[in-house]
Amino acid sequence: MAEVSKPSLMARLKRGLLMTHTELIARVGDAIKVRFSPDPKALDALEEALIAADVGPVTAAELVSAVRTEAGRRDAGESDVVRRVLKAEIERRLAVPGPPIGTPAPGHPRVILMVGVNGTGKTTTAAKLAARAAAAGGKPVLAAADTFRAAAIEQLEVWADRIGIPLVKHRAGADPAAVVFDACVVAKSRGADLLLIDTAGRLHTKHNLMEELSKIRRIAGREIEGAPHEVLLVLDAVTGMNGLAQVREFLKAAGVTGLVLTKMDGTAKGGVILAIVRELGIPVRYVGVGETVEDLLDFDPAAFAAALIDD
Ligand SMILES: Nc1nc2c(ncn2[C@@H]2O[C@H](COP(=O)(O)OP(=O)(O)OP(=O)(O)O)[C@@H](O)[C@H]2O)c(=O)[nH]1
Ligand SMILES: [Mg+2]
Repeated sequence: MAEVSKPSLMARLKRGLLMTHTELIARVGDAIKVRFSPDPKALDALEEALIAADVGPVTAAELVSAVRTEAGRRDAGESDVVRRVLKAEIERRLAVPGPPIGTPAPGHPRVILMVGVNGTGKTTTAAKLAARAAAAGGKPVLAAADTFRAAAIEQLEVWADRIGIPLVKHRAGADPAAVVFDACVVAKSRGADLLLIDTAGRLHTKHNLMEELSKIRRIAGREIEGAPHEVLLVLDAVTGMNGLAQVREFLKAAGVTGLVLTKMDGTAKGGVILAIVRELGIPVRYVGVGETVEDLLDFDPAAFAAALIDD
């Protein structure tokens, strides 16, 4: 792996979350910065700040209640208590176990399927994961199973060329499952250790498109044992909770194992990650914090909580 040192990872996470962090800290203000006394006014300010960060009203109330309980145990409240309690509570809420992730058979590639609605960052994230795997000395292959538009295939091709890895593609309009079949064959014959399948953005209401995902899964599973080993549902943090109902169908039809939350660098409402994990009960695996291939971070609940709360 291209060794990313801890401080630089943390620095990138903080940069990505800067808008949310600044907004949260600015709003909580004295409640968190100076000596904290758990009076109703300070607690209200805290709750408002958390709601403004989009953690959701229920989570906001629960976090405030945890702070109240803990601060009440102290003689004199300290800002440190607030930070510590918030961090611990946020971390705990984000650390959901989620569905099991498959293990590839020895010598077989791990197959990861990217799914989601339009424009969330599926293609970019597939490229980021491929670049990361290649930098770590792995042998990734990309599959352009978004055959909906020629531009979608070209977009992935540009990334594959830039990273210097193989791309399996058909012409626009081709059957995505046929692309996946070929990609499985290519990945096996080349001894690849990772196959990343990009798919077209789709709405859950399009029954045939959801069927298409099922077919992709079936073909992959027939060609490579246990595939897809992971199904990543890519969500856009800027959209937040809007349209989350839409993605529920994906959990059923696509067998989602993890979430990717993109565009965390472009929102002051990064707290939405808490609301989303609470709502879907699926763990976040990666966070996108920009448009270049380096702008993808492994999601770590503790690091995330620290980036949100710590100065
Ligand atoms: N700032 C920022 N932009 C991102 C991030 N991830 C993706 N983008 C941008 O979001 C836009 C859409 O990204 P795509 O990867 O094309 O999204 P997609 O889900 O493949 O889109 P469709 O295939 O059309 O459904 C592009 O302009 C990306 O550069 C991120 O983490 N941060
Ligand atoms: Mg795409």
